[in-house]
Order: sequence, then structure tokens, then C-alpha cells
Amino acid sequence: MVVIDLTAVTAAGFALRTLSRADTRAWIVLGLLLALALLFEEGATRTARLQRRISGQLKRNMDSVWTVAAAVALPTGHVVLMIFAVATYVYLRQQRAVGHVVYRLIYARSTLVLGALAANLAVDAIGPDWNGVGWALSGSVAVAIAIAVQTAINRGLITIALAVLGADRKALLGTRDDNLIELATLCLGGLVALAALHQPWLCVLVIAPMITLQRGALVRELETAAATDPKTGLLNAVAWEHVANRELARAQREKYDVAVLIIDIDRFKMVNDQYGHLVGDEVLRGVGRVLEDAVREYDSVGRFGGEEFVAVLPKAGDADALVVAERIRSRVHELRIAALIDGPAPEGAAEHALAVSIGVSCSRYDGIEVSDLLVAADSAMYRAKSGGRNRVVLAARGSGPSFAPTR
Ligand code: GH3
Ligand code: MG
Ligand code: MG
Repeated sequence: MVVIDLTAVTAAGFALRTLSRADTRAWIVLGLLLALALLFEEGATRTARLQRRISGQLKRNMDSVWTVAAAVALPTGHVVLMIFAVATYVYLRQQRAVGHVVYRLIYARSTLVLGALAANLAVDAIGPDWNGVGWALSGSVAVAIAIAVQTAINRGLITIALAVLGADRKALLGTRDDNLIELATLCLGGLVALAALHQPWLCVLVIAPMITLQRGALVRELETAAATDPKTGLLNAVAWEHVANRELARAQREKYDVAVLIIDIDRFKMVNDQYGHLVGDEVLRGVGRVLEDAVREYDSVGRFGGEEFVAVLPKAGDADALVVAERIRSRVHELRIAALIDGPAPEGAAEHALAVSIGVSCSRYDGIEVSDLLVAADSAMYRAKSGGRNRVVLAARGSGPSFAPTR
């Protein structure tokens, strides 16, 4: 990372030496782009803050609109000034308050500088005829190549750094939505570049689409937040029920079994009483992680409330469901409270084994509505409790109110 930073500083130093040779027009376009960048950042501050509150992180910003435009339409030194000015502004206005890791910020900007300067060099090398009339291609090709070069270098260097820092695959590739927004940002950058070359004042037209794009991204994050249990990151009860309904409907159409598990932590009140609620919360998170790891990829786990979790297992009959449930039970029982908490463990935590009682129901015998399966799994779970806890119990069939044969 230090090598990349130093390379970027050196390249920027060389680039800035071209400033004295620039004409007035370049300064005016730079001033205009900067003014628009700041105008957008001001307008977007509230959305960005909201976004941060929802997702808990500062999202990828939309600076690349300006970076691409500058790389294509401005001389080298001005590209560096543009990136530096926007970065400083964003830092003072937003990032400073979040307490970012400084070396990461610097690295991100270094990759931006290197990407933009390479894109700028590529455009110079192509030497497009910007005034070419009709269907002359060189200008369009230059813009496309500038976008490609900048993205490849910027993303490439960031991906390498993330990989070195041990980020997981999801963080490396980004979500589909994040990538779409990045693509849209780059496209807008290309159009702003052309406007900057031909009709600079028309660059103003990009502000409204940018703000709309950013708000669009917010909607998706709100959807995710509304479906997530904030404590464990699992689905919340409403979202889980939604998924379970969908799975059961599909199972009806395609004729396969669906199992439902209710998982209740044993003597959880004791954990709270003995170690405090904060430790209790860590235990909830830890058990949540175990659940996610222990189920199959296409199963969905939710937090039903308190210390109760639920899972829906498509294409699982009794036998499959019991295997998954038993895997959950044994893995939770291997957990120790001390291993789940940051910092010094309270006395006794190192030996304290956790346990869950699990009730299992299946659509083949217990009903095809989510509510039926939950009722059956719940009474099985209570039998697990009364049978001594730390065990898996299958719903009772053939007697009692939960019996509801479907096929
Ligand atoms: P059992 O083995 O019978 O299930 O006993 P239990 O103590 O687990 O069951 P009970 O329902 O009596 O207690 C559940 C406790 O879970 C009570 C409540 O304070 C605690 N709890 C519920 N939600 C949370 C939470 O979000 N965080 C923490 N720390 N505790 C919670
Ligand atoms: Mg309990
Ligand atoms: Mg309970």
C-alpha cells in the first residue's frame, strides 16, 4: 500500500508540473466541475448520512463521475487538482465525523489518482478528434477506454488491498446493486466528459440524475434493513415468515417437503442474570452465526424474537431436518461464552456450555401453512424442554391438534 501511495504522489507531482502550461478554458472547466462536485456533495450529505446510519458504513461515493470527466476532458495536472479538492472536501464534510482509518482513505485516493492519470494518458495516446463530425468514432472510443482503464486500475488495486487485508469474497466483488451504481456513475462520467468538452455548462444536467441514483440506492438499503434483525443480522420475524410462505408455496407446486425448526436457547435468562445483558447479546449473535453455518445454503434462518430462532428447510423431510437440527444442537453445545465475547471473560464463562432445544415439523405431516408448521414445531420444542433440554424433538404425529395430513 505504501508503494502505491508513493507512486501516486510521485505521479501527481509530475502531473502538477503541467499546470503552468494550461489554458484558461481548462481552468474554467475545472472550476465548473469542482463547483458541481461540491454542489452534489452538499445536496447528497443528508442521503449519505442516512445511508451510513442504515448500513453502518460509509458507502462508495459517486466521485468517479468527476474523476472520469476530468480524466477525459482536462489536462493531467487539473485531473490531480480535481481529485485532491473533492477528496479534501468529502473528508472534511463527511468522513472526518465517521472516524475513518486514515491509511485506507489515503490508499483509496491514491488508486483514484493512478487510475485517472492512466486514463488521461490513454486518451492522450489515442489523440481523439473531438471535433470529428457525423459518426466519427475516435472520441467515443477514447471515452470508453478511459472508463475501462480507470476502473481496471482503481478496482484492481483496491481488490488487491482488500484481499491482503483478508476481506471475504462478497466484500471483494461488491453487491450487485453496488456494482450497478458504480457502472451508472461511470456512464454519467463519460457523458459529463463530453459535455465538458463541447458544452461545459450542460454538465449541470448531471446533478439531478446523480441525486436520484443515490436515493435509489437508499431504497434498496432500507429494504434490506427492514428485513434484518439488527442484533444478529439474521432475517427478522416478518421477513422470515415471508420467505417461509414463499418456500411453502413453491413446495406445493413442485411437490416436495419443507421442514421448519424452532430453536430456543436453554436457560438463557441465567446467562443474562449471571453475565449481564451485553454478554447475552453476544451469545445471541454467536448462536445466530452457528445457525447460519449449520444450515444448508438454501435454508433461511430468522430470529423470531428474544432467544428464539426459526429455520425453514426446503426439500427436507423428517430425516434431513433431524440431521440439520442435530448439527445445530451439537455445534451450539460446543460454544463457550468466553469465546464469544471481546475482552476479558467473566468468571465461569470459559466453562459455560450453551444449549438449545429444537422442535422440528415437516409439511408432509404437520400442515402446509407456515402457522401450522410453527405450531407443530413449537409444541415439539416444548417437549424437548420438558424432556431435559439440549435436544431435538420431532413433532408428534397421529394424535393431538397438530396432526394435519396433507398428502
Ligand atoms: P428455557 O430453557 O425454558 O427456554 O429458559 P430461558 O431462560 O431461556 O427462557 P425464558 O423465556 O424464561 O427467558 C428468555 C430470556 O431471554 C428472558 C429475556 O430477558 C431474554 N432476552 C430476550 N431478548 C433478549 C435480548 O435481545 N438480549 C438479551 N440479552 N436477552 C434477551
Ligand atoms: Mg429459552
Ligand atoms: Mg424462549
